[in-house]
This record gives sequence, structure tokens and C-alpha cells, in this order.
Amino acid sequence: MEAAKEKRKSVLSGIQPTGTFTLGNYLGAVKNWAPLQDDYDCAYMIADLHSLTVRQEPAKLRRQILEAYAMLLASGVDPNKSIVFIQSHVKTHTELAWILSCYTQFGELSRMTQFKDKAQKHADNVNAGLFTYPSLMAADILLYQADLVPVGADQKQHLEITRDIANRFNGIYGNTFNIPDGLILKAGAKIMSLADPQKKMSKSDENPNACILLSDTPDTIIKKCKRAVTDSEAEVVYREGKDGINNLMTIYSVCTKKSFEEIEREFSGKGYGDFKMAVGEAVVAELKPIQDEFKRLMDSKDYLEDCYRKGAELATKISRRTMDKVNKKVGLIVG
Ligand code: AQP
Repeated sequence: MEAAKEKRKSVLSGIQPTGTFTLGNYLGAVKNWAPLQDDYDCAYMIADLHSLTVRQEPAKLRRQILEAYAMLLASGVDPNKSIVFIQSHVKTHTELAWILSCYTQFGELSRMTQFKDKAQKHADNVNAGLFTYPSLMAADILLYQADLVPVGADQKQHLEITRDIANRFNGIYGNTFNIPDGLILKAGAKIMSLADPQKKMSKSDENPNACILLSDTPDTIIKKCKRAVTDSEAEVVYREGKDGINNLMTIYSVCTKKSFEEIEREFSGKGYGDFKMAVGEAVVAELKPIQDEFKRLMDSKDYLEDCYRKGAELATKISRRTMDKVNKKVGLIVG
């Protein structure tokens, strides 16, 4: 008799619609999401509620949410294989976030690096959401009983606090939440700012030369690569202290699948000008099919709406089960 098929593990990940996706968001996260669909049951969300911790312009945010959703699909996330939804459409997220915030300690929230960074960056708006967002993030993950959460180096602390909250809750009420593990992506690369290669490339960076956006034209991409900050040497080698070149080599390597050794050989004896041009062209080639598909999807708003409505319906159905269980455990009357 054929052995029963093993249940597939589940994955949850999300991205904030705080701007147009950067090459960093793409190479470090979204590019890896489509291949995961072959091995896991995936849920991917546009984390629009998280983006409200920083002041957003309403009309711009609405556009960015839809664009972010279209960009996920353009990058190969398939709404027929995965649950692809917009966070605010699934009401259980805020419902569970409130309950979990009552099981999250002030001290552990105070230690979150992202809170400290953003509080410094937005000193005029250090709001409660900026402080308590880890409870919402824990809810995002725990609602779906996710087994795995793809994490980059910058996201590890978020997974740790989620595990701590879940363990604390399970300790009090018995087994309620699955404890998620991090999924370290082999291909996940951390992409740094082109203007300041010690800082990560971020979509909310105010310097337009700091990041390549997924919506940039080929000319703009090449120009930005040419302007990328490097060093005063002329050697294309991956070495400590050469942050700008290391970053461009990482980008080139991910786009062309060439190893650092191959890249060093390819550009041995050539200057930075040739190398930067090659990086620009590789990025243009990498992004072209996604940009074409993105344009096509943005012209099919009805299709997008249909996808995100179905995604929300499914996400609500699955997450409601966990929510009812939690409400019962803490002593609420389930309505
Ligand atoms: N530079 C990067 N290199 C590799 N991965 C990156 N990610 C972000 N920047 C890089 C990954 O993208 C996913 C989604 O991130 P997010 O939008 O939820 O928040 P973020 O990490 O704060 O991204 P940004 O672009 O820096 O946004 P803003 O400017 O709004 O803060 C995550 O998996 C992240 O690791």
C-alpha cells in the first residue's frame, strides 16, 4: 500500500506597502516566494496595517497596496497555489493582536531594534502602534499555525518574540499555537543601499539614488548603478572593507547566478565602469519580465480584485479556527 502523503508544512510571509518594492525586497524576499509554493502551503500577505505605524498619505497608500499585490503576482506568486491576501481585509489579525498584546511584556517590546530605529527616525511620531507592532506580527503568523517563516538577518528578532509569545500562551492555556521556525533562504541576499553601502536598501529611503525600484526604467537602473558608491581602488574583488563593490557583486551574482570567483575572473583587469554597466544590464534583464507582467496586471484591476477577495475569504476561514480556539481558552464567550 502506498504510504500516506506527508502533510506539507505551511509558510507565512508578508511585505509592507510602504513604497514601491526595491531590488532589495525582490532579491532578498519576494523572488524566493514563488519557488516555495512547490514544496509548502504558502500564505502571503500585503502588510498594510503595519505600514500605518509611520504616517502615510491615504491616496498614495491605497495605490501602493494594489501595486504591491500586483507585484507579488508578477513575481510568480500564484493565487491558485497560495493564499494571497491584504492584511486589513482579514479581521482576525487585529482581533488576535489585541489578545496577544496582553501576553507581551513592555520590556520585550522595548528591546526591539526596529522600534528603536523607527522611533529615532520618526521622533515626532513615536506612537503606540510603532511600539506594539510585534503583537500584530505574532498574530499574523500564529493565526495560520505557520510552521515556517522565511527570515532574513534583519527579521530574526521578530520570529523570536513571536515564539516567546506563543510559548507563553501555550504554557498558560495548553497547546494552542504551533511554534514557528525560521526558514533561512539559501538564495536570500541582503542588498545594501547604493548611496551608503553600510545601510540596507530600503523602500522608504528618501535618497532616490540609494535604491533601485522595481518600477525603474532600464535607463534609470543603469544610471543608478553607474552612480553607486564604491571605493578608490579599481579591483572587482569581494573583500572586507569594499562594501560598495561587495554589494554590486552580490546583486550581479544573484541576477546572473555567477559565483564571486567567476565574477572576479570576468572583470579582472577591467575598471569599475565596465563592471557597473554589466551590473545595470543584469538587473534590467532580471526585472524585465516582472515589469511586463506587472503592467499587464495593473490593467486588469477586476482580476486583481477577484484575487484579493478570494484570498481574504480563505484567510478568514482558516484564521477563524485559531481565533475561536483562543477566545475560548482565555475565557471569552464565542459568539
Ligand atoms: N535590502 C534588503 N535586502 C534583502 N532583503 C530585504 N528586505 C527588505 N529590504 C531588504 C526584505 O523584504 C521583506 C519585506 O520587508 P518589509 O517591507 O515588510 O519591511 P522592511 O524590511 O522594513 O523593508 P524596507 O524596504 O526597508 O521597508 P521600509 O523602508 O518601509 O522600512 C522582508 O523579508 C525583508 O527582510
